[in-house]
Amino acid sequence: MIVGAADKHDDFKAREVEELAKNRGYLVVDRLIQAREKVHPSYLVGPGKLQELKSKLERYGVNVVIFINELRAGQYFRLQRELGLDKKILDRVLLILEVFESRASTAEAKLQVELARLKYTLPWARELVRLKGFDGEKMGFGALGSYPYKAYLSFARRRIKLLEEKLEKLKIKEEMLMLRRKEIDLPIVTLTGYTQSGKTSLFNLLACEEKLVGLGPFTTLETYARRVNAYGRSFIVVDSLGLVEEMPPLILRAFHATLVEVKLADLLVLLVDASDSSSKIKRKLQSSLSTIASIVENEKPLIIAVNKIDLVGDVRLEKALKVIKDLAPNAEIALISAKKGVNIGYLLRKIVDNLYPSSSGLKAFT
Ligand SMILES: Nc1nc2c(ncn2[C@@H]2O[C@H](COP(=O)(O)OP(=O)(O)O)[C@@H](O)[C@H]2O)c(=O)[nH]1
Ligand SMILES: [Mg+2]
Repeated sequence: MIVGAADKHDDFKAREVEELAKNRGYLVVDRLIQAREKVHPSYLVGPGKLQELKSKLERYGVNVVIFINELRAGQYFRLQRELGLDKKILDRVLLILEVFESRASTAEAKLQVELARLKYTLPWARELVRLKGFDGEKMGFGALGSYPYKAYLSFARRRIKLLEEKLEKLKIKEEMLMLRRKEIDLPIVTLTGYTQSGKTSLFNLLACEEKLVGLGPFTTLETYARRVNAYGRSFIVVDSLGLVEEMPPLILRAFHATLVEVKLADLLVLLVDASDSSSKIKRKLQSSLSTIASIVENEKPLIIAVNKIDLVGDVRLEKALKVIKDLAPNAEIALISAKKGVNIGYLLRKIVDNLYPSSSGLKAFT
């Protein structure tokens, strides 16, 4: 169940949270979005909506409630009390952290996610003791919920310190990332883009069935990496974590750490959903490009794959292309449909030409 308060004219946040929830494996049964200027201080949504939410939860038998907004500590616990302890309540940030956790492929990413969650939920600890019969495990605090507040707080502080120390040590290792990257003998092409843009569809289409061995230090990435042979050349294609807009500063480092696939790439293929409105394409592309720019040290070659062209007509496609060319004048563009398998050969050609510039003239290989 997706719940929240949002601007009447802007359903972007609700859609994004819904996509993230689906991506995480939740089945979205219904949504209840209240159009209001200011959020309600007690429950985020107004009392009327809260009653509606309660009755819907009962009717559907749903036990997970995801808020599209960020919840303040007081709101979180008042909601938990009102909706019942058997309900799992997540806000946007906790949902994002769940998604990150499921995809954290390095030790650093795992530690960063844990650190972000601890820091984010620390101010909530005070409220925690107010709730009798509180079950911490259900509420994302691990098995610590029954601890008295002070014990929890000192545990959390110690844990944060420990995690920060561990991360400090890892930083030195992180500098060796690029060196170790060379242990992998094939170039890496990382598919990136928003959730639902079609990364996994394209990945499945490109990936030969053979599993990849030899990712060396990045073995946890292997589930999402496959070898591709095209035009007489080979490369590794990696399906990466979806990009998210407006990351709260507290979880920014965890976000970046989970995007190691982008850091490792020799070439990025950024997927754009052509079926989005052009204003949404603009917004998502801007945020994607700035995220990429903030995590890669040197600019990487970029191909923008405009996906789902089977869903749009020429006029809309033209409009989308104009937006894309304005924002990324240097990127190569390929119009594709991952679902229908349209123009995949063209995309592969572009990838190979980019990775192996000298081979572009060798028609004998094609
Ligand atoms: N019509 C159409 N749908 C697509 C295309 N590519 C992906 N989809 C659909 O878009 C949704 C999200 O795709 P997915 O590959 O899971 O996106 P991801 O979140 O980026 O990995 C799925 O329902 C796909 O079937 C396409 O080229 N055309
Ligand atoms: Mg996917």
